[in-house]
Amino acid sequence: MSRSSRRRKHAVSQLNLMVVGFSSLGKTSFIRMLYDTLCRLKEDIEPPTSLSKRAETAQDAEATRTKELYSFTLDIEEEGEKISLTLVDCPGFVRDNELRLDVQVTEVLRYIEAQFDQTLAEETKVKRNPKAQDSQIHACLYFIDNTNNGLTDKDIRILKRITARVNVIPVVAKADLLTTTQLANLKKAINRDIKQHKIPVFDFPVDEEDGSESETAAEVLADIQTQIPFSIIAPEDAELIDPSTSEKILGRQYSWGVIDCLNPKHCDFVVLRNVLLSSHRKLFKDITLELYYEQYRTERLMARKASKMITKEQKKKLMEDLQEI
Ligand SMILES: Nc1nc2c(ncn2[C@@H]2O[C@H](COP(=O)(O)OP(=O)(O)OP(=O)(O)O)[C@@H](O)[C@H]2O)c(=O)[nH]1
Ligand SMILES: [Mg+2]
Repeated sequence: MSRSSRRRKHAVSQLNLMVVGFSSLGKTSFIRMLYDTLCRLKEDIEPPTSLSKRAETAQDAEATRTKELYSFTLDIEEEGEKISLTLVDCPGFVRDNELRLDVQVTEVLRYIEAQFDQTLAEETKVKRNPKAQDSQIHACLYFIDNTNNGLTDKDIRILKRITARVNVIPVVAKADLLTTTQLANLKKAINRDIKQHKIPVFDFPVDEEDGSESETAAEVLADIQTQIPFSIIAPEDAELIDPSTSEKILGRQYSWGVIDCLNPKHCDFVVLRNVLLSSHRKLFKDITLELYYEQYRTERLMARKASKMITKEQKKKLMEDLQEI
């Protein structure tokens, strides 16, 4: 094995994911499910305390609400590659206070930009740290309320702001509350609104190269495109047994049957997990660095340049005006 391939084998790739959306849509439950499917079997990993607070009843809902942004990191392995996965959970957006909502979105953007600032600071150092952490947010899941018929004006406003800084993947949570037709109609309506309002959510590229191998890959990608927004169903707290296989599952039990959250026929969680951790991971990272970070960096440098161009007199007047406030 060559030295470079040995280095690659041991290299740890960083991936940072964020969840945002209005409150109570199932963001923390999704993070918990991702954590459970990745680490449940590893006894040495303690779940973050925020994930152990579960809402069994309506009275608990307030206690389990995410009150401030938090993150935690897991060391996982996907297809033989080591990944340091950081998950960032945000407080849900408020529905009834426009001003507060704008502040909340600004807070999310500030967090994303603060990660870009870290890269910028590292880049401008004379002696750079080759082991510097990549804390940039590579993808952000935007949770859409499935009780609306598509995107609301608020969704559109929020999406327009966050898609300027990060790869955004729209998702519909609590898909168990919809019938197959309702879910298909909702997905159609959301895609229509995204197109109509020209919201640049992450666009899954379709490989158009010839050749049988790439045709299959293109088919898979075309299939992914039709699944957007991905539907998610988070499991109940209790361990469930699938009556047909007698095996333990992550699911939800109803009087009419059991949902297996990892069954692709029931929801898109497994496809989404694969897209995030495996098939599109590198693309998310490349786009973050080459598009979103570059854009931010250019804006910052231009702003710095503009502030340097202010004359001494202008600066003095500005300081005097500020003192008067
Ligand atoms: N039916 C159903 N309920 C769900 C699902 N996912 C989460 N829930 C329930 O929805 C409620 C809110 O879930 P959370 O995961 O705390 O939602 P959140 O978006 O993190 O909420 P905030 O932190 O307040 O923004 C809880 O009672 C969950 O049990 C789902 O897939 N289906
Ligand atoms: Mg939460």
